[in-house]
Amino acid sequence: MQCSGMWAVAAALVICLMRVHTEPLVAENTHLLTSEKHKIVLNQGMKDPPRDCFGMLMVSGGQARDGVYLIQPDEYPILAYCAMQEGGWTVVQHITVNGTVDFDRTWVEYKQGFGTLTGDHWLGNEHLHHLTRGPGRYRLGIKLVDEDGVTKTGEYDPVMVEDERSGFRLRLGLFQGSALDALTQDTENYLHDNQRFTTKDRDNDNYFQNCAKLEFQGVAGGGWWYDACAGANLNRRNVIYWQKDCNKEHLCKYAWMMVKPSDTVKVVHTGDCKKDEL
Ligand SMILES: [Ca+2]
Repeated sequence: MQCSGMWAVAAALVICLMRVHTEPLVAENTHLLTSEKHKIVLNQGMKDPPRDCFGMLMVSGGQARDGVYLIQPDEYPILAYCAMQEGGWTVVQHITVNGTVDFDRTWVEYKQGFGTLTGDHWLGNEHLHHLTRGPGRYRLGIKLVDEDGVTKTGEYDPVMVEDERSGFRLRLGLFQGSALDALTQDTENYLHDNQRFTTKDRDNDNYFQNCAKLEFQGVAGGGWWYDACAGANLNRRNVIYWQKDCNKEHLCKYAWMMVKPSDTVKVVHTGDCKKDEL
């Protein structure tokens, strides 16, 4: 070979990079990313990815940046958007009011996820179940941004989404935040905590009709943990609804739902405990 050593190294590097980029992406939910965007997955090719974004942030020594990562909350890896700068949250929902992603979807679509991870999406109830069932407690983060750019946040600790057999029932703990609690308080006589999920093709709500089919200005409510029907619904495309924080009069532009391990995991001692000590 006549070419210099430096060029040979450069050529080998290019070939190597091309190989990395042409390797097929192995994840259960690649439909949430167009094939051109597979190369944006920041930990592509990582063996045994962490179970969530917080784990990925820890593995990176706190250096990981915001973006799409492979995580593995269950048997197979999935892709998820990680809000690393905010502390390693796994984003499970993002909506832009009047965005292009349709949230009026079927049970199977809500189960498997839809939209685009880099934009508006629903990660999928099955993945939400796998993430929040632990091990360890998880908390749910809500982030709302109104038309003036004012951000309100809230957290439920713990959160658990039950399995499909239980209708992906939502279980929430205590709330704190700058937003109002719109899921476990009944100021509007609707409770979302402990409700099963409802979609336009599966009515698990407490209303005589299907809440997911009720329209406002021609747009259906989308899938949600409806009561009869809602004091909050982040899946209606034309009105992000969160009681007094986001509604028809006070418009919000963006919403996010995210999960993260709880900081306050209680250590359970599994050692023998004599009955007379109880
Ligand atoms: Ca009903």
